[in-house]
Amino acid sequence: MSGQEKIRELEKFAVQIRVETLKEIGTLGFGHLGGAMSIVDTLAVLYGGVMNIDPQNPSWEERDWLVCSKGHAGPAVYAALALRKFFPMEELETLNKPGTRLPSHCDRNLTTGIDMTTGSLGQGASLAVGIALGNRLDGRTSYTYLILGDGEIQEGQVWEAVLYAAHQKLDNLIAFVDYNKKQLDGYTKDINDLGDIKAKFESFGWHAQEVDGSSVREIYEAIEKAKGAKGRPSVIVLHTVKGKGCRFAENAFLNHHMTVSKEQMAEAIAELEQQLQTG
Ligand SMILES: Cc1ncc(C[n+]2csc(CCOP(=O)(O)OP(=O)(O)O)c2C)c(N)n1
Repeated sequence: MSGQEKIRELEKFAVQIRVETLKEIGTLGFGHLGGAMSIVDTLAVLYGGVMNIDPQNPSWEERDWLVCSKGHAGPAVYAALALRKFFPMEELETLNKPGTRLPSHCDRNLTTGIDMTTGSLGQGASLAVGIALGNRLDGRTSYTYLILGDGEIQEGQVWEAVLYAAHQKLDNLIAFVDYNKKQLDGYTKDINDLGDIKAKFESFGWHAQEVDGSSVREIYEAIEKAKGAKGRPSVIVLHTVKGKGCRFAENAFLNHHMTVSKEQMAEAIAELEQQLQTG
């Protein structure tokens, strides 16, 4: 397969993840649509080719790990996992309903393919550092991927983990910051300005890049570069749009947690499916 074909395939996978995420949240009627949609392109790259995983053997010891520290984006991760056949697609309809194995936030004890329980913001960074360090101590060559929210990195615990990862020279750790410029109740610049995120990570000793987080090509190439940076952990700051690919969510100022009507769901899915046909 040529590089161009691979990129096209990842773009299609991203659209499929968006459609399934919308169906999950739209069927329930509410959910964390904004922050789920903004990381879809990264999930498509990770689950569509980069991560060394085996859906038949989800706990395979040599696998790459993903810690989605912004655990409220669980529905997007579940969509990627189901599309990769970690569990049946029908299970997506059970999102956040009584007895489900798909809670609103990621839970490693409930969901096949979820590597770490998250939801309490900031903690995933420390967990990912522990996983990466443990895998290295055990002589494994696997990578640990970590997805952080931009509002989330206001948590002090993140920077403790970032400092220690650099001290341990964890070049098997690749973090992403979903820089969609919004947190729960407004813009990060108005609530607690993050300044230059890339420069901050660099000052802690990390290899750092900044890319268009809606471009699977840029994300894919940045991961390749990150793997080439030896002796230090890597961060990829993703310039994203909260609600990306779902017009009513993109247009809403408060799009962190939203109600979704059946009409909104149908219209947004139709637009996405159009992209699948024309692309
Ligand atoms: C320690 C902690 N404090 C508060 C919350 C409640 N909370 C959930 S998501 C969220 C906003 C996160 O913003 P951001 O990291 O930018 O993620 P995005 O909404 O862009 O996905 C908050 C405050 C939480 N889950 N954990």
